[in-house]
Amino acid sequence: MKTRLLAILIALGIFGFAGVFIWAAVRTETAVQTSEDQTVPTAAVSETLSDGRVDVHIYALGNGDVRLEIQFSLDADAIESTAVRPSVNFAMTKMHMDGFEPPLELVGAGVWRARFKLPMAGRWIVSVGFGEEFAEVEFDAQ
Ligand SMILES: [Cu+2]
Repeated sequence: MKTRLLAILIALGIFGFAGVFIWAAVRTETAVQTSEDQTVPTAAVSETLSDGRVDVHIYALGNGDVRLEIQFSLDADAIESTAVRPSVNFAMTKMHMDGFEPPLELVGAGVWRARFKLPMAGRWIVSVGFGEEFAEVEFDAQ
């Protein structure tokens, strides 16, 4: 009886141990990978800059359509009172072709959005720059 209880405890321990790794893998996956659901970003990145933090969300909507959302949260002790407009560039990771700068729409304090069509499907990298600093993230556009 005692050995059986021990076996169950060991099994539970192994299960829990494996579960943590599976959970970590799934968690990482959802943070960077493609999703059909338009409410879940295809890719996202957060970067701490000297004046605040930038959050970038990319939604690959299929057929080359992309929605980009940028949120800049200014630090409370930042010297400047308004966030400067970011410079955004899309480039293909494996091709030497011209970069693409989508038109940004200011939708709130420090919040910008763009909705546009990329000229090609494939692996893209988006760079969101504030002055000298920037955040970068890669994603797959279908
Ligand atoms: Cu290309």
